[in-house]
Amino acid sequence: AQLGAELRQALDNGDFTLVYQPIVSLPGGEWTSLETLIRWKHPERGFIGPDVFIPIAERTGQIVPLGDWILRTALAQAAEWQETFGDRAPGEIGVNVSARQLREPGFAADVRAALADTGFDPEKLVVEVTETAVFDGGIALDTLQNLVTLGVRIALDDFGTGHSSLGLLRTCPADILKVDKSFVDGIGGRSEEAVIATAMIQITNGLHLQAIAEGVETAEQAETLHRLGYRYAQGYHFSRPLSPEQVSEQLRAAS
Ligand code: G
Ligand code: G
Ligand code: NA
Ligand code: MN
Repeated sequence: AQLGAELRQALDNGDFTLVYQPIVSLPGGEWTSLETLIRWKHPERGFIGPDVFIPIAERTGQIVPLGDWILRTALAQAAEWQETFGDRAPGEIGVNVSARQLREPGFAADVRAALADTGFDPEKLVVEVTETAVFDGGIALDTLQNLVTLGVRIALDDFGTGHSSLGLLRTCPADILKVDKSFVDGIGGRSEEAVIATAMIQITNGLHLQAIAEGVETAEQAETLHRLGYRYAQGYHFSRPLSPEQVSEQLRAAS
C-alpha cells in the first residue's frame, strides 16, 4: 500500500526514467525498432523494477497517468531521434500497455492525442500487449481495433505463456508476435522448446505476422533462430536496454 502512495509522488518528482532495448534483424543485428521499458529510481529504496511496481500501479489505477507519461515521453524521444538521425534512427518505437490501460474507455483517444501532439507517424508506433490482457474480453479487442484504425501496429507480447489459445490469433488484430524468452532459452537441443519455436514461426509466416524472438542471450541461440526462419530478435546478446544518451551515442557512432 505504501508503494502505491509513493508511485503518485514519483511521477511528479521525476523519479521515473525510460530505457530502450533494440529489436534487431537476423543475422546482421541491425536495429529495426526500440522497445520502451520503464525504470523507477526511488530516492531511498534505490532501483525498483517494473515487475514490482507495474502490478501495483495497475491495481491503484495509477497506470493510466503513468502510461500516458510513458507513451508521450517515448514518442517525443523517438521523434527527436528521427529528426537528428533520419533514416539511421530505428524505424519503430514499441510501448508496453497493460490490461488496465486497454480497458480504459478513452485509451485509443489518448493515443491519438499523444500522436497528434508529438507529430509522430502512427505506423511507426507498436503497442505491445500481453495475450492475457487481450483475452480479458471484448473491450480490449475494441480498443485494439481502434488503434489499428489509427494506423498503430499491435504486438502480442510474451506469446505462448499467457492464459490464451491460438484462437486469439483469429480475433486479435495483431501484426507482431513476440515469442517469449522461455521458448528461446531451450532452443539449442532437441528440446520441446525448439519444436514450439519452429511451430510458432510456421504459424506467423502462414498468418503473415512478424515474429520476434525475445530474450536471446547467446550467439548460438541467434544462429539457431535464424536457421529456423526467424528474422527478428531481441535480447542481451544484441543489446541490453539503453539509456537515451546511450542510444544517441550508438546512433552517432553508426553514422
Ligand atoms: O524491463 P523489465 O524486464 O524489468 O520489465 C519487467 C516487466 O515489466 C515486463 O513484463 C515488462 O513488459 C514490464 N514493463 C516494463 N516497462 C513497462 C512499461 O512501460 N509499461 C508497462 N505496462 N509494463 C512495462
Ligand atoms: O514482458 P516483456 O517482454 O516486455 O519484458 C521484457 C523484459 O525482459 C525487460 O525487462 C528486459 O529488461 C528483459 N530482457 C530483455 N532481454 C533480455 C535477455 O536477453 N535476458 C533476460 N534475462 N532478460 C531480458
Ligand atoms: Na514488451
Ligand atoms: Mn515479452
